[in-house]
Amino acid sequence: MAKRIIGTTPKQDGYRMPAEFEKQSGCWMLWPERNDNWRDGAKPAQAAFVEVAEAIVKYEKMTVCVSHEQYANARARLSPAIRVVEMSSNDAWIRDCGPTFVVNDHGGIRGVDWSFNAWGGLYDGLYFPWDKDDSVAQKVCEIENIDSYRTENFVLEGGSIHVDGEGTVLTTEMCLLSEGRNPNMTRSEIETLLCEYLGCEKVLWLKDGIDPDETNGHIDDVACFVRPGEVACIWTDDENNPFYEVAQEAYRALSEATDAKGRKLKVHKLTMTKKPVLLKGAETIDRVEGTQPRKNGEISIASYMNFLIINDAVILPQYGDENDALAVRQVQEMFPERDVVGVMTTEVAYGGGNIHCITQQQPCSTCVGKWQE
Ligand code: KQY
Repeated sequence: MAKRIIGTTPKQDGYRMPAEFEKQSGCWMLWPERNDNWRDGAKPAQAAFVEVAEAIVKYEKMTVCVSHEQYANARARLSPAIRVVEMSSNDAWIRDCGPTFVVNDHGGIRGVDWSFNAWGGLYDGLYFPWDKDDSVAQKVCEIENIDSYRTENFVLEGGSIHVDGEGTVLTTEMCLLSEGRNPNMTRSEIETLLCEYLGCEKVLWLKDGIDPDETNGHIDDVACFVRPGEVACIWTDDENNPFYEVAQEAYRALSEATDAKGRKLKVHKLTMTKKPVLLKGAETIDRVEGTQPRKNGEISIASYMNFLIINDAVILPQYGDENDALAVRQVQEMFPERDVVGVMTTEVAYGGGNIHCITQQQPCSTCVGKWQE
């Protein structure tokens, strides 16, 4: 039976979060359907989610969790290789409400079930209620028969952290020190909890993210580890780009940083879109009190950085932008040993995130350290 672990932390028990580039046993997604977030009854978003899931299942096991109401539709649209299981959720951002998996050196795997409050709770969260999302991590762990740590008094989303699997965690001040998450905790208390629950020794803080109104600046739109000692960082030298300053500052900070092992980081530049991606079709999104209204012409957060690393491949967002091909080339240079698979995901960007935000990789606990093969 899957247990809830209380009183110890992954670090105390010898567990750590592996890097995304380590071997995986599979990947999880949720099915989008809420009409007050996704345009056109979520049908275009569902088509984009299908494309992402089908790209992943060519390389590793894929599970899509879906409500009872949408089960038959999802089952019919997804190929038989994809496992489809019924699960309630408030929306479809499993990076943020799903478990963060941690492993030990003896083939053990557990989940971290962070408290989830829809990116800021009643302070500046994106919807209410969020109770179904908050149960997703436990349910995934139950399905996999994995014990889980619940951080009852610590709010965090998976999209706000990246790790190198060797002791370093990367995050942003804008998100982790935001008023809507853990307002009574000091920066040093937050660092301690991050290190305890991710099995890390050092926290690298970037200042800002690029989506203050959405997730309060998740790191997964700005930078990530590509291998130990190497990171990718968004880059533009176009001063008119709305994210110019954030990108320049993130690149500068990472270029000066050292990781938990004392290595100076090598920083790879990843382009941003040439033109901002602007929301269309907002009139087909339901207006519901308590949910952020969306307007035509507002900037959708469309970062190539929101890619997912899986076994033998990287699944990369594409937006129909002039810089799509450049992004593919740059990511291929970072990952010469993997396929780079572009998937058109403008529709996911319209909903507020991208491929990394809608997926959650499950590490292969018995192949720890085998990422280089
Ligand atoms: O991780 C994310 N980017 C989630 C964004 C949620 C957006 C809800 N409209």
